[in-house]
Amino acid sequence: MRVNTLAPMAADTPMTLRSLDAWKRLEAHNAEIGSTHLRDLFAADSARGERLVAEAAGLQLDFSKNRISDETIDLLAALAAERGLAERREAMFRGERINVSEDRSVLHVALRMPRERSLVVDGTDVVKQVHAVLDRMGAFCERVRSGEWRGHTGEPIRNVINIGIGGSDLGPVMAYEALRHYSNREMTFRFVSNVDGTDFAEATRDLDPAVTLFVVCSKTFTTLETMTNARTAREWALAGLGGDKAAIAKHFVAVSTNDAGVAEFGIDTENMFEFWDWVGGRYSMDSAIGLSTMLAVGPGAFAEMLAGFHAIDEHFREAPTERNLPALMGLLAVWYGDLFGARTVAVLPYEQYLKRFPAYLQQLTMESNGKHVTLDGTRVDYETGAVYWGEPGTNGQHSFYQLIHQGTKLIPCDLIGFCEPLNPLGDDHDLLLANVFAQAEALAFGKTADEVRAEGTPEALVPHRVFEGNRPTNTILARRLTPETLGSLVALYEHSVFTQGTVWNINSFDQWGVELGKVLAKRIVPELQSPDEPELAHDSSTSALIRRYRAHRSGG
Ligand code: G6Q
Repeated sequence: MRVNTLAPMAADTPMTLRSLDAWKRLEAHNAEIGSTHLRDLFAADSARGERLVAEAAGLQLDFSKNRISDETIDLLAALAAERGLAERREAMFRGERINVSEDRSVLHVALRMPRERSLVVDGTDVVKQVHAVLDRMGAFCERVRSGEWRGHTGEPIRNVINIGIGGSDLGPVMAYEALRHYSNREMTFRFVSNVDGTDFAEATRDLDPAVTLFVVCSKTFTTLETMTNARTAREWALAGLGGDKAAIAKHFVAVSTNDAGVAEFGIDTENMFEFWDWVGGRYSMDSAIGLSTMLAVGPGAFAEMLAGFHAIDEHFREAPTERNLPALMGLLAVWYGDLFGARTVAVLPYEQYLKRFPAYLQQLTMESNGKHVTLDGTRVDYETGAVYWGEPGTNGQHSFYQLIHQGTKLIPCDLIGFCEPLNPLGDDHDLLLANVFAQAEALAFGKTADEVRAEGTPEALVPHRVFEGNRPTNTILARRLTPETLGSLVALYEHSVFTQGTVWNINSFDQWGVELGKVLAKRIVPELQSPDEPELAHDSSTSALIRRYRAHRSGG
């Protein structure tokens, strides 16, 4: 029997966020502590920096440089409890249909459960299904990586191109970049997502179709961009391989939930790796959507990455809120977003391999929590998801950090660092980590006018050189960037998103805004392509833009 605990739960939660007891206490507390400077909080408690630290799965979260006291954590934990975090978390882990607007389970946590576990949902053991696909992926990857899998002309595969967009691209490209150190350097990996032909053209211009494998990733196998790029890829491959359609089977594999769509496209379902509707696109990097990652790093490292995810899943499920890394990060995001009016969060990895991590997180966080109605469809009267953004350090320091240090906006930052470098060169790594610690220190403590004067600064310049400080940061420190650490880091943010969504009582697992984008352009395409002047019934701006484009386009 299908259980949907959330509809009754929503009905049982007549209290809006603002009317909750825990919320009112938090607001009153914020009025007291909100303006207290981090300088004073640290001065009053010499053990703060050792106490306000939590650790799990090799990740250490130093949250001491937040504008909080121990009482704040207690009150945030009480809010989470009153909002039913534990119950909703269990509902997710049990496979209940917590994605109410799409009537789906939310089971990315099952994608990384160990083989010996079992999770029966609607009569099916999903862990068994997951491992059956992982085994097929593993066997396929071994064949490609060893050179046993041959292309149409008998040559082994040297290049892999992932075609997908959104959740079928951002995870794979982020993971490939993050784990490049562990990847097979004999092979080239590229990612095509945009329907802008430039993306495909640049990705393939120097490649030989005879040694190129396309992984077409699409949950629905209907997405305009992916289908367009997949068709272009098929033409490109056939043109380079003598036009023999039999070549497709050697150079195309698909990852999808839609086997009919895959077959219709012309990819043999023998070459399809499946996943399920209970895996959201932005939560799919450890499903078969991770095939390109597995091709790059091998099944062993992929399994290590899944173990890293799972370790945080277990931690999130079991640890008390005040020691629970994802819960703490999620609750702190609520604290700043709703009680300090912070609109954005900066994620600043001090690790070049994580250069695509902020872009990945943008989808995870903003597509999940960019919602304005609660689970029961009522408009919220509080702020929900923040804008997430970021760039690797130290590059960002020479650019936008100025605004974080001395601007008028409060921007909580997550600084991410690793103790051991993957490419040790001289004392680079010490310099890198010195910057992590220095930035967090400067953001928290700033520099007073007296300190600036004491440096001999002329009086007229003093105000310009004052740093108010009191800018909050989390510092996440791990030993080394490994497949396992990467998994833990991603799961940390996934469950932080879940925690935020639970407090806000919104559905973090649908994406109607994306669905809109999937239909909007379809109406305009024929108007752009019509040989006769089309009758346009848009607003005057849209119609004028269409006419201008028709008048000026080159026609290719
Ligand atoms: C993710 C979103 C969205 C989706 C893409 C691609 O959560 O739903 O980013 O992943 O639109 O969709 P397909 O995988 O179906 O092509």
